[in-house]
Amino acid sequence: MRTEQPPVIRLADYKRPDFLIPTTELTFDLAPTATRVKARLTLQRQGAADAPLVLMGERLKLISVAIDGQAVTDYTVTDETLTIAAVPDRFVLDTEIEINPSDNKTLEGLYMSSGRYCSQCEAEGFRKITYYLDRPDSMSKYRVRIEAPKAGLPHLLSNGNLIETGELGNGRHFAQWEDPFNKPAYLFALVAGELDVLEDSFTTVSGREVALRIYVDTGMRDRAVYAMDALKRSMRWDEEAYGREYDLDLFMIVAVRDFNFGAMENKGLNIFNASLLLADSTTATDLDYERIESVVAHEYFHNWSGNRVTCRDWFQLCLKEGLTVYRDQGFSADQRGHAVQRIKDVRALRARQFPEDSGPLAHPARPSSYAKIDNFYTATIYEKGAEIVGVLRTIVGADTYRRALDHYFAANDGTAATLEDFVASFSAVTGEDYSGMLDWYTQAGTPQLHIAPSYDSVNQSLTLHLTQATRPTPGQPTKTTLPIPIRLGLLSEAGETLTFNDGQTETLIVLRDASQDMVLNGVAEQPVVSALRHFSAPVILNLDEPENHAFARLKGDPDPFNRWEAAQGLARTILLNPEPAQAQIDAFAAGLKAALIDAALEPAFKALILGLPTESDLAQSILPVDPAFLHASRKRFKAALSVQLKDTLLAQYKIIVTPDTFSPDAQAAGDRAFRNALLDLLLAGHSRADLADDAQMIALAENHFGTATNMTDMVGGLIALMHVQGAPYQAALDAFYARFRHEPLVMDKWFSLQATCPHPDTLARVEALQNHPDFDARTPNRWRALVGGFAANQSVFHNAEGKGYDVLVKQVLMVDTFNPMTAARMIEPLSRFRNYVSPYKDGMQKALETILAQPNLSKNVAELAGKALN
Ligand code: 0A1
Ligand code: ZN
Repeated sequence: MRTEQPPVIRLADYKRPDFLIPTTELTFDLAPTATRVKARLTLQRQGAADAPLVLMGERLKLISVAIDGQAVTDYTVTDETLTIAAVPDRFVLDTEIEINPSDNKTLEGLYMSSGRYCSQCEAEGFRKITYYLDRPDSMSKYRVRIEAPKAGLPHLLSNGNLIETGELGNGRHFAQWEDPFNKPAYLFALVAGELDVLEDSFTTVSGREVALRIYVDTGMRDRAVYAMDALKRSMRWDEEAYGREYDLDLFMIVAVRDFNFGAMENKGLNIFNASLLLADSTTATDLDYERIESVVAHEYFHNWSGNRVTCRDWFQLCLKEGLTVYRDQGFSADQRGHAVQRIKDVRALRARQFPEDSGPLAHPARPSSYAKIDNFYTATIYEKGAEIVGVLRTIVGADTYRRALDHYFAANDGTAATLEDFVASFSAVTGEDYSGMLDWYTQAGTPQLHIAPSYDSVNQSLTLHLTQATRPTPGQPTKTTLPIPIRLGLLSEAGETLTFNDGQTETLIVLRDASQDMVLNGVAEQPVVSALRHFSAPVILNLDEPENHAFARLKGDPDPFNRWEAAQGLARTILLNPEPAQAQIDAFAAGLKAALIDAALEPAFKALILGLPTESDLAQSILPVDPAFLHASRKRFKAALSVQLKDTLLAQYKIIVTPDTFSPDAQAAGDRAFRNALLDLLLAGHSRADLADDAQMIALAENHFGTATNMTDMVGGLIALMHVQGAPYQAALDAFYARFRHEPLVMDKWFSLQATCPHPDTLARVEALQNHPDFDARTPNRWRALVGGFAANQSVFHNAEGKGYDVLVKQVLMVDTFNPMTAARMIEPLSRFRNYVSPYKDGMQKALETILAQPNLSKNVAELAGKALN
């Protein structure tokens, strides 16, 4: 097995580039297997007088090099660089290269997808297009000319404004683009092809008219209507919430089917994975609509947080990503409700970031080294990065936050900034020192917050003993303390709000030290503590309290997040107990029932409260992890609840009427979410022992599926039928396939639904689906649907004979030969092998070793598999 790891790049070695590139002119002559790219760069030395010019370039066939019009032959080319030893202080460099987009399956650089040319340059894809200083602190003004045959390529798109178009003869044409803003190469984009376009316009706050265009596959224009609406709402929101106005006359989005990630914020020309752009009621679920809304907003918001102010180096990735996620979460909360949005965001954080932060791949939001930056587009950079911004905002308050952000954008506009610059903006507007916040960025691991309350009934005072600690993570054996904002209120044991300190109902405590005592006075009776309201910091809370206190919060906490959290905690205690007391289950069922019939609660919230902790949630709260136990325990508990609450569930199910016309709005989606969650729990009680009852429930699910008028309900019906398996499940799957087999995005769902089905038959199904004619590992969406879905399916993936790991190893090694970035993202499910009981533990370790032993492994996979085993 290989032991050496790929070479690493370190933040400590950062040095600004030796040359500036004030202007970049590119000419593309597009041809599928032999695209020519001419680059004319103006260069100015800013480093040492004898520094050579070293440009990055990969997989480029170099045709020519010239300096100030004179051909150069004295240069060195390696697999990764073009070096010219002696160059003047100011000069014009001309290069010409050739690339083969049709052969590019890495989906990085310039590639072809469904007959179209498409680029992806973040993080280091531009060097696959031309020789360049491909680093974010190298900013330049771009002019781009695209020449191509007219046939099949009517649209020739790039960043900025369209300056000129024209004929070239021989059935060819050209387009000339100019981007007036300085930008780093990772924001460059080019798209050429046959596309339908949906057009609209937006008038900015200062009265400028911006043309909006969304380009999609032919025939799909109607499916872009929702994304267009989301775009206009995002543009308005960013003006109102952050004072950010759009800065070009044109904003374009293109949807492509083959894309490694979700979407990309190229200046003025966002490129989207079609799955995050196209929607109509028959093909997209409410979750798809929700994600489209948030990703459209995310990419648009990058125009300021990322493009106008970019990152100095890739270690600062979280500067643009954490802040932009925080901004898109704020937008979604305003569109869809703050409590529900917060619960969903925290659920995602716990599902993806907490496990990462406690395993061998743990890294700070600002890592100090990496081998492949593509591996660092992680939940920690994105989601923890967003939480850190939230921590700052909670500490300084909304008004100061807004002033600090205004300062940040003004002071750093047009530059490549650092996290220090971001934090400094808070000091600039308050005069206070926030350097402690940088520790949140540089320290890995999820802090553990412990709260020990003690009530003094004589003095009517409550003392909260607060402590924090963070466990060691790889490379960081000792940890510092962090500023942790704790939003806190009190309830009576009956679940009523309890005041303290002369009528206060909520307070904010910022714990900065390892431990601190906090005293609240005027507390009239034994209080129930409601801490970390709205999840005010990304920590793991351990609160010393009797169990009835969680029931009090479930009943009456005015903070909906903590109400949901109380249900999660109570369910977790039951689920992790091999022999939970019946009284405990009954009490939980009663609490749940009260919430379900509470007319004051929104259906979307009720749907969330019905969502018990998942098997992977549970896997984080117990050591060692036995996936078979967790699965059985959850199944048993759901069945018990289903039986006990059947009448309530059925009554609630029947109250919700599906309206005649479909609306994707939050309220209608909330009703659907609740109705589908009720159906799922109803079917979870399915048992062959009671045949009559069973038939009634199966008919309910079949009818739900069969009469569904939208994709959300179809999927809800299918998920419910998973409890039934056998003919009813298969019939629904077949009907789904027959109806949607020509809809690639829906077929992704068909693969993913089967792969995520928590039934032992799923392993054989997945093995067979790998050979299905519609399975295509070269399309990341399809691959992730099957392989990603399967690897997340705890009880099936963790097969005692290791058959689940075999599937994953085979798939990862196959995809690694042409798309390392996508392959590497599938290492994570194996990484926490040390937490599992045997034989899973040994099987996962062996799988990682098999991967690492593969000759010619990519740097991407080698880095992650190596770290996982270390
Ligand atoms: N900046 C994008 C994410 C992204 C990153 C890398 C990509 O290709 C390697 C593509 C997209 C975002 O945050 O949306
Ligand atoms: Zn982003």
